[in-house]
Amino acid sequence: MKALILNSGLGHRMGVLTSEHPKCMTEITNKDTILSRQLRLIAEAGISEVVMTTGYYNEILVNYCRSLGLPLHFTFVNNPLYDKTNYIYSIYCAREYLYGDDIVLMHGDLVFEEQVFERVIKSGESCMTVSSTLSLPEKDFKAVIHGGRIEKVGIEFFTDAMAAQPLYKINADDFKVWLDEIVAFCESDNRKCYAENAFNKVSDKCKIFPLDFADSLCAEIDTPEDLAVVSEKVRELESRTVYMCFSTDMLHSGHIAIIKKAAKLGKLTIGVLSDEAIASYKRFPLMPYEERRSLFENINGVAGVVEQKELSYAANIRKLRPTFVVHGDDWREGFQKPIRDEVVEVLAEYGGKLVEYPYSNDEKYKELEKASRAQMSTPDFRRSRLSKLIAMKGCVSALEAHSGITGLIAENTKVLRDGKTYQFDAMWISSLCDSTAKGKPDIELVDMTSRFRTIDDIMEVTTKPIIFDGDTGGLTEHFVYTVRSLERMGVSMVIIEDKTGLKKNSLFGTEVAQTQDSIENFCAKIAAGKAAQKTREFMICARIESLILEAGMTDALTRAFAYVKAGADAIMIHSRKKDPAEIFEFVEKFRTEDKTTPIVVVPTSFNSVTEDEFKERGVNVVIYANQLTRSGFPAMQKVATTILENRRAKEADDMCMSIKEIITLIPEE
Ligand code: SPV
Ligand code: MG
Repeated sequence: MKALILNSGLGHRMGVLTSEHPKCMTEITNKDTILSRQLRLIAEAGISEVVMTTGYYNEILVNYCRSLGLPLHFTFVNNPLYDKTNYIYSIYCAREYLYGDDIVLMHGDLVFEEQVFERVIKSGESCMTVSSTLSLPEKDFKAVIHGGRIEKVGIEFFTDAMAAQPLYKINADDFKVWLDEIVAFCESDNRKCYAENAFNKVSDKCKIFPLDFADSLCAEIDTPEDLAVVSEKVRELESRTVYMCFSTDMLHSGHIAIIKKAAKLGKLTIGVLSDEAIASYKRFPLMPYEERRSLFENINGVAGVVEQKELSYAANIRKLRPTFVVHGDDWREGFQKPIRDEVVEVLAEYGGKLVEYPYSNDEKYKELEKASRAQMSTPDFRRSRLSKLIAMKGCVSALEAHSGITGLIAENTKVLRDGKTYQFDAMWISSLCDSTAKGKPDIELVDMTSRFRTIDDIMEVTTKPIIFDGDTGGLTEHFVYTVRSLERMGVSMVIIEDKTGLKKNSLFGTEVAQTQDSIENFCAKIAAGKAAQKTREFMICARIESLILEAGMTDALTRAFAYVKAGADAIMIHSRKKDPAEIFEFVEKFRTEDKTTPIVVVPTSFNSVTEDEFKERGVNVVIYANQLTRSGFPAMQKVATTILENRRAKEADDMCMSIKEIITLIPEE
């Protein structure tokens, strides 16, 4: 494609502004003239060939173009009769350079927005810029449109017409038709009219379609008044700012394309979502914030990068007050919708605009996301995630899972509240629930091979880190093998409790005979486990049963410090009281001496305490240990009873999830 710029005229109406150079060299901002702006946009659009007709101040114009240092090849064609002819004759003079190419044609006094220009050159059909919103000008061009095509262009048409500007993209075949007619005009001495007069004769064969620029900038500068208006508009365009936020850790061509588009709207600032915000709504980021930030800092067109701490854009929008916020249109529906609604509200506070581009559902991008999920479910990646999440969030939550389907519930359940998304960080493989699912008592009866089978079922369909309830850990000689097996599988943490002999569930408390292990023995078990482990991130958590077995706070604390000293990576303190007081007391006393070792709690009984309060008090892991089992089994019992009572399933139907819904829980490969 070649650009053809018509610059043979002087522009008498500009007065002193054209006393030393042609009109196109008039400054419109402190960094651009009309011409330098046109040429810059042409070069940025990847067009390298420029044919320019000249006349007045020919030499000044040629030197000026060359001085701009743009990657453009110029062919200057001087119209020797510039003061006696119109630009139809300039085009005639340049004809030998114009056949055979698509041409983007513009008058030298035209100023337009980059977006308008981009649409023009990307148009598949030959087109001319028109405006559906501007009123018809008295003296300037209007285009008569019939059957969707431009039939005539001139200043004299007011019926079926739209305001039009001399910015065209004409395909080679169409341009040949027009150019042949221009040649015919000029060779029959018809040189003082507009080139459009020739077009009007052949518009049935030279098919030009209107391209509506509506209110965008596309205007000729004829007078100092025009100059003032257009300069102001250009300044406004150039002061525009754009904000986008990214959570991605895999930059692909789709992201780059949208960034490039956004950068064309104004000075672009990218918000990079914090690790915590990403983990809360999507998945654990493969790359930490700092690395993601530097990815964006190094993209052409990105003027600045800031952190966006939450899913909500509100804080950053209020701070940056961007002219535009850019996003894919996928957030109009689904869980991101409230975030979008808030963006619209905040932008309305100062007149900012939301620009949405069609979301690319390209299969290759889906494949990339699938690949990163697959990576996250690999043992090495999954194992290390729990400690990273604790470090990132301070306090994480885990939900019990005892099968593939309960694992999927723990994996996929999300809640959006107050602009924040909540999901569970990890899964707890409870001995109680694993045993219950198998119809067995929670007395270390279900052997490790079977427990590992449960882990495997869950791991196969999920990506979140796993905390394994290791009961007492068994014999130290056996525990070391368990540790290695668990780390090999990708489990993040095993919790072993300081009991010995026949273990019963802690929630029986002292109602059944249970024996606490000696500090010495249990420390030896912890130390052996730590010595056996092969990876750095695998965590062994020591669970203290002193409060359950009513051995007192001092015993609990003594054991906690001893277990940490023996190598425990975390401490779990358990209680079966409804009142959380003894848990709070333990946490407070432990934290006065140990600020860093993670504390784990299982608030089955003391369930009135929120995660936020636990976090505030210094707890790091909150495990919801049995709620899926306790809710699932009664529901099943009730359905079974209802079917028996009615001798049919109809009455139970309302208690059941539809087959369609249950199917959607299972992701398709
Ligand atoms: C389990 O879930 O199996 C536990 C926690 O060990 S508790 O049932 O509270 O003992
Ligand atoms: Mg248990």
